[in-house]
Amino acid sequence: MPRKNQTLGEFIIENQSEFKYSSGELSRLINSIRLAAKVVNHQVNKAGLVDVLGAAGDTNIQGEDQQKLDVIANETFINTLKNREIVCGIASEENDDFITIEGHNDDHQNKYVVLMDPLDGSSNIDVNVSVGTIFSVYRRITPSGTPVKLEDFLQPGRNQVAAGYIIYGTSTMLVYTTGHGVNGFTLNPAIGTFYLSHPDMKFPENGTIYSVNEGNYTHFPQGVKNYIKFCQEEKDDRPYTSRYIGSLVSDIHRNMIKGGIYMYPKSSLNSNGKLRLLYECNPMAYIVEQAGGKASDGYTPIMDLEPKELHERVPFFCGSKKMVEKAESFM
Ligand code: P6P
Repeated sequence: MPRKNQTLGEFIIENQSEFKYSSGELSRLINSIRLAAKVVNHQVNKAGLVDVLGAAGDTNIQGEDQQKLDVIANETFINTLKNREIVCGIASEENDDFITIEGHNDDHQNKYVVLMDPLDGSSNIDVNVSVGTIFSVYRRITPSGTPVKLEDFLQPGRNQVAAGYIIYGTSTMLVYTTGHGVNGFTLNPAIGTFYLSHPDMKFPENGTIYSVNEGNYTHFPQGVKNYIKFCQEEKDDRPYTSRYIGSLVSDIHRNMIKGGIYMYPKSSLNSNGKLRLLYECNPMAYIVEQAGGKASDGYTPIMDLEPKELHERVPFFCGSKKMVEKAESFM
């Protein structure tokens, strides 16, 4: 049973037995995420002071300017995971293709693949708004001892063995699940230790916050427009409050604590929405469902979708179960 103020290290050791089939690699994987999170947190927090702001000059596969911190965060997580001999492959929003990791003696014996968005919401960095890292973990499905393949990454979200996010906000938190509920750990930067501050996080079944970029309203499908009008109607517990930070991790984290729904629907501007299935929607859906919430593309549970390509986008509705079900009824 999680104990408040337990350290992340103690928590991992005490819950090691929960990681089925794992002889400690998954624990070591979470530990490597913990280390990388501290390094990136340090970089994010000093962004305003040192010349790490501004685009790194390149653009990623999404055609987005790569902020220097994007590049630093990506390299930090990749190198930390590589050094720990746990993963056989990594896919990242910042890399066009997946990365093969040979492991010890190039034997490709490592069991896990990690998919990640190393610094989501990075356009907020220059304006000092919180950003996040999102990660998703699967066991490889192709034979051990061979190089990892694309199909190891294109697994439905139901196959995840772990998922989590780090939110670099007023405090830095690591929130993750391994299929036994969701626990939140807050970093004490003075000593570099994460403490269990939010044990057994639960998504309120209902809520009065809706998060969507209403600037796209005229481009939304009619069902989405009707749901937004429902949220704004003066009736019962409505109008709801509109809260949209423009940082997925921050919007969902707030809604998980207070109750609410986050939406990034398809529109005439983005025919499949903007968010990526593999390293944004699936990991957030795993966390949200483990906390008792719901996540879908408006029709189908996100984690039931069969991925077709590494960077594919899907419409995303996630949050309090009753709010997502209400929104789906308008679709
Ligand atoms: P828009 C950040 O770029 C992101 O991927 C999510 O973190 C965020 O919720 C969304 O895009 C914001 O997109 O189009 O509303 O600016």
